Amino acid sequence: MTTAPIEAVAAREILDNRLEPTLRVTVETPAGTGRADVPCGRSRGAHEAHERRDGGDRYRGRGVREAVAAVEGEVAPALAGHDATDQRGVDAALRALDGTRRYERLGGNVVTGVSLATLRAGAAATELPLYRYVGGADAGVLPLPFFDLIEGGELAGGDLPFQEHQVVPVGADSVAEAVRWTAEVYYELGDILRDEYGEASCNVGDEGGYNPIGVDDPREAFDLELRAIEACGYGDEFALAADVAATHFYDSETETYALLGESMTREDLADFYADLVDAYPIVSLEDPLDQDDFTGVADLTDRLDVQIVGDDLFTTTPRRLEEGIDRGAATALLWKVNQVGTVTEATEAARLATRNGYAVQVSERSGQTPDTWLADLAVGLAAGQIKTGVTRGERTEQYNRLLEIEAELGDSATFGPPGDALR
Ligand code: 2PG
Ligand code: MG
Repeated sequence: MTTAPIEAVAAREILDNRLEPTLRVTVETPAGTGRADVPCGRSRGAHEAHERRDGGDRYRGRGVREAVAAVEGEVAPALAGHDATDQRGVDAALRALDGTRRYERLGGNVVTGVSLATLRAGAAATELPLYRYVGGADAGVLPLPFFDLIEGGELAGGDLPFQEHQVVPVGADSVAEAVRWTAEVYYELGDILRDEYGEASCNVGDEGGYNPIGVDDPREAFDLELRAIEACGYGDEFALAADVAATHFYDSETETYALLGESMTREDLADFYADLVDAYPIVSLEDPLDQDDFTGVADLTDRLDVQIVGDDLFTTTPRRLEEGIDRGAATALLWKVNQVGTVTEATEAARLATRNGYAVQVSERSGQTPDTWLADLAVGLAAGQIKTGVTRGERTEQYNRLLEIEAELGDSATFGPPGDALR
């Protein structure tokens, strides 16, 4: 029985946190309407779904008017009458309509927007909050946040090679506690930076983390974070983590990594990580090597006793995750819907991860809006981990939504990844 037949699909060109155009898609059914904004990565993996942009002068080529036209001219008639609560059916129709592997024809941004708006329409039609619509009757795991307090790489203007130096409040019992502790550490770190590195060091990058002037060694960034944690009296309640995004300082010609003024081989870099993990309370490293180096990541996974997260490595794509599983590369999947296209494909990747003992970390993109489907999906998937930046409205809204869900679930909610993983 079709309970929520799609009557209309519309799109608008809106702006994300970088003042760049993106899509806002609306799916209408007689039983309820869904709306979703499409995020956009800057430090994108080579294997992500194709992002459709207009080119030309307008918005320096970043416009999405053609994508809007594709939603309304092509997708809307193709989906008319489909049941919005049949997510798999809608997503399969999108895949069939596109006909290419990485949505080169319609555009991955078109597909992600329609897929997410359909999910929201399904939730509206069934009168369920999004997290419960996705997670079912027992949805109740709030994610442990990884806070990117100091930014580098492609997402900030400074000299730090690693993209994100995260603090992880592993000792917290709830989102509320995790957010409060981290906010206090964030203020403290701001004081330290202002006093010792100058006011400009408190400027923030794309995800709201500090951008300290003159700091070019990840170890100095971690030292600063540890000092702020200690000064707040939290000590062991926090661990550290990083998104290295190593592809961005890898040279495929020479097969070396440009780090700390040196040209490092994969083996040199692995030794660097081994020392880092010995010296610091690090629990998780994301993309420690080039995005296609499954062998190197597998060796590192064997060698280091920390969570190894695949972002550019897997691009939330079941086929690439399968290869990782076969080869023992990484222990966690970074989960971003728009890397792969549809909600169904992304959910399939999450299931594949869980079935094979991989953790799932739901992730922001560096370009996004205050739309909070991300927070709901983190709970719906029972992922147990989320990274969604630090400050800036489009990041803090995710925390605000998680706090709201936590309050709604009350005592029945649990917090963080299962068992003592990461603790
Ligand atoms: C990453 C992300 C998000 P982007 O590399 O993990 O934090 O960056 O969205 O630019 O790909
Ligand atoms: Mg990453």
